[in-house]
Amino acid sequence: MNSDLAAAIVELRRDEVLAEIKSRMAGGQDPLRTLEECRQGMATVGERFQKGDYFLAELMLSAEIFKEAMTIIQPHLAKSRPTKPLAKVVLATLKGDIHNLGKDIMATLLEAHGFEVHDLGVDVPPSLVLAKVREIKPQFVGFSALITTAFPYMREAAEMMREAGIRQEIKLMIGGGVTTAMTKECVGADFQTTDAMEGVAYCLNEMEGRKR
Ligand code: B12
Repeated sequence: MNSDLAAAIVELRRDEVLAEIKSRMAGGQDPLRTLEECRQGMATVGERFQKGDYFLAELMLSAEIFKEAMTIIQPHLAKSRPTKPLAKVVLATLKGDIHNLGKDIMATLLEAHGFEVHDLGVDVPPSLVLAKVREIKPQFVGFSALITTAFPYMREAAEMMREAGIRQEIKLMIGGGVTTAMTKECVGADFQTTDAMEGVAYCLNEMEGRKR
């Protein structure tokens, strides 16, 4: 069931959304829970767009509200973060895809759970992924995809890492509304989800497994 905050995002009541979040953060409420309510609101906006009830203008506006909300929530997430990072994660949305909301949520949740995130942004060429992975040496790489035309580039990036002999050193995750178990097979990834919290749980489990 969506909360009042999620409903305010869906109905594009910007001032109300930001005032509510500021008041919650000042009152010491759980930033992760507030972030989850915002995510639910964005999911509903997506559904309305798909049904044709919302148009691009509403989408853009909701995305702007969501971004502003994140800037208020983020410093409060940072406070509960452990000082030594659990592991490094490189995140990217690949070539031709400019959707960033889901990736940004994933990045924020990973940071909130103690991971060091290197977000390469959107419309990223596979060669840049390879260069950054070589430089940063992360334990995890995550690709976010919202349009299917980005799938071949995710596969290309995975291939490039394999050819460079570094693919086995990382766990490759893919996520985003259009990804499926089939996409995971095509790309040759280790994990796929359409839920950022599942992605965080995967990383935490993997790190737990390495300690044993
Ligand atoms: C918002 C939106 C936009 C916004 C993007 C704003 C922004 N700054 O990101 C705008 C308006 C710019 C946009 C533009 C376009 N869009 Co658009 N857009 C959407 C919409 C409605 C919602 C996407 C979204 O943000 N969802 C909310 C987020 C929070 O969900 P999410 O991304 O799935 O992320 C969650 C999980 O998947 C997970 N996750 C995400 N990434 C990752 C990564 C990892 C590693 C992990 C573990 C987890 C994880 O965490 C998140 C939280 O749980 C979808 C429809 C839909 N229902 O998905 C269409 C949609 C994605 N868009 C689509 C299209 C076609 C376009 C355009 C080409 C439209 C056009 N004709 O111009 C353009 C340009 C696209 C381009 N070149 O990239 C299509 C794609 C179709 C396809 N099958 O390829 C969709 C599916 C709509 C449709 N049904 O036609 N869009």
